[in-house]
Amino acid sequence: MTNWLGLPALASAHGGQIDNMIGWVHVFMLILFVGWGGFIAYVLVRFRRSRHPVADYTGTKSHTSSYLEAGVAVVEAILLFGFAIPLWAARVDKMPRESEALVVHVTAEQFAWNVHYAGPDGKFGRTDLKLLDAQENPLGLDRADPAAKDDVTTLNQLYLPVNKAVIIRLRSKDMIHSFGVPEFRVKQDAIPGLTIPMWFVPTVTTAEMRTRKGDPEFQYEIACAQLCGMGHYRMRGFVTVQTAEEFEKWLAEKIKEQSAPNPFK
Ligand SMILES: [Cu+2]
Repeated sequence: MTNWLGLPALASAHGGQIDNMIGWVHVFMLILFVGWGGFIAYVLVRFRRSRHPVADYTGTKSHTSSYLEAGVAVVEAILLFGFAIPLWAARVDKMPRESEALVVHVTAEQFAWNVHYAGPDGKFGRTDLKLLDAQENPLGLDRADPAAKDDVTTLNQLYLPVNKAVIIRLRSKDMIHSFGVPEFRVKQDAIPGLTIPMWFVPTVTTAEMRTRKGDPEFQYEIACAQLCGMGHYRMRGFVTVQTAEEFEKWLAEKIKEQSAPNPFK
């Protein structure tokens, strides 16, 4: 469906399905609005006081409104069973295999997004509350753990390769936040005490989107979609979608940078 609703540019594989459903819901609601609006205008005129000075206790004998109600229920059932449930099944039940996806841990906190990559070994290093340091080590990552040697952490910067499924394991350190990127048509609450998986396939690199929009400054933005405190407005993260080669290069550079011993310690 064309973008007649003015939705944000689309940049994920499943997003078309979401837009399709949003479109149909709008069409249906428009029909309902015009239909019920017309109906109330009709009864106002049809049962005006000058024609019916006394109320009729029997009322209307026509079944038209019952048929209309049934019709509305049928359309709603089609929306639910034809669109919403299949989409839910595809989006939530059918997670891609981890071996075929990039797995990233994203931990929300007031007011930032902590991103954690496992690195080439595919193993996330141990994290420990005792190592937690708001400035130096916001995830409490234990660099002494062999699995952590090639781990990469970033603040508010999520780098992703294009056309590859990404599984985000979403967590929160303090309260409810929500990970939302409009262009990917994803939004998921982060709840303290839970690790919630979500996934999508980004299909448009940041560079390509900049060309399409004619805006060299364009950035995919992670907006916190739950009011989470005084600093909620500045809880912004950025997603950079790159080609697979660019992403590998970025990751390798970060590994080199972060696995080197800190000269200031
Ligand atoms: Cu937040």
